[in-house]
Amino acid sequence: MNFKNFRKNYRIADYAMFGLCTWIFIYCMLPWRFASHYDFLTEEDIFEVLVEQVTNNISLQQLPECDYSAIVGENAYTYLKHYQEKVLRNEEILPGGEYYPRDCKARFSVAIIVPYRQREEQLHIFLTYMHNYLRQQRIHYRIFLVEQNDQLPFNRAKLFNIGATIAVQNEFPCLILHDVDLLPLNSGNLYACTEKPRHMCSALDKFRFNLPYTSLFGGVVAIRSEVYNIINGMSNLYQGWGGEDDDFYERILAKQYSICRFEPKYSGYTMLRHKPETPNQNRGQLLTTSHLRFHIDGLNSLTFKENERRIHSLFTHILVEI
Ligand code: BGN
Repeated sequence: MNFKNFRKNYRIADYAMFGLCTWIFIYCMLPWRFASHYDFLTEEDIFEVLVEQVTNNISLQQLPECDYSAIVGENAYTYLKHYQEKVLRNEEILPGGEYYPRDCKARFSVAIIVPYRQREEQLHIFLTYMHNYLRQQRIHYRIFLVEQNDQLPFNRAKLFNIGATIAVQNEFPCLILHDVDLLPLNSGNLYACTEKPRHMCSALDKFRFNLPYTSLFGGVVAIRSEVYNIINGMSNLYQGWGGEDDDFYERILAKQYSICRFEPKYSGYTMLRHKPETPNQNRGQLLTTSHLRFHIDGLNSLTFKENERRIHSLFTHILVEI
């Protein structure tokens, strides 16, 4: 090879490398690599799949039923300053973080269950925003914060089982399993249960408003209490970050249910920033054998010690050792 040829080849290699890097860059930056084409329910489908169910005291109210068509139809962007700054009209909220509209009869009673430990700043942001957000939906809700009050690794799924047990004792027919660091962005993502368990946060900013994989079932989920019971809740065995939501998804499939999602314009969420949790090194192994334990590990094997239950003005605080 003479010098001229060498120069030429070198330039070709350069171009090839440049092209390759450009493609890698585009691949990483654009969301095509995500599972963008998940199945979702469109606006017209939403009212057909919602399950109207309320607690006894609400059902006894002598009021016209609330209408939800405007909230879902408008689907306004709600992540605004005045919703984030302070709890508006806080006199409307009952002790324990409960609310129901006074001028119409709510059609949905939901328990919002939030597993928690040492995230005070986020909790403040969550409670302020969520009480403003949820009341505009005119549903009946109560926020249950389940705090892991021990030094063991964080067990998100077990805290959900505990919260679900207490919510069911309080007669709630619908459970919303909610991470404290996630906030919904649009008014129409109705905090209510659908026939099928629903993944509510399929358009999360952290994942560039898309799903990293189609079976993702973490973050915020709405599930009827009855279904949660049928699938034996979540596993109690996942200590530390990751895998418990995948296990939950498998439990749902194992009982012949499938999940649903609303279209992305309803399912937008923002994630509050925080340091990453310690991953559970054992999660892969637990997941591969999880199906063998669905019927023996869950609500029916749940043990815990409730240290205290505090009725705060914005939430019901359940402190547990697990
Ligand atoms: C997945 C995690 C989920 C988590 C999502 C989104 C696992 C299991 C690996 C065998 N699953 O990777 O728990 O919700 O990422 O962050 O780690």
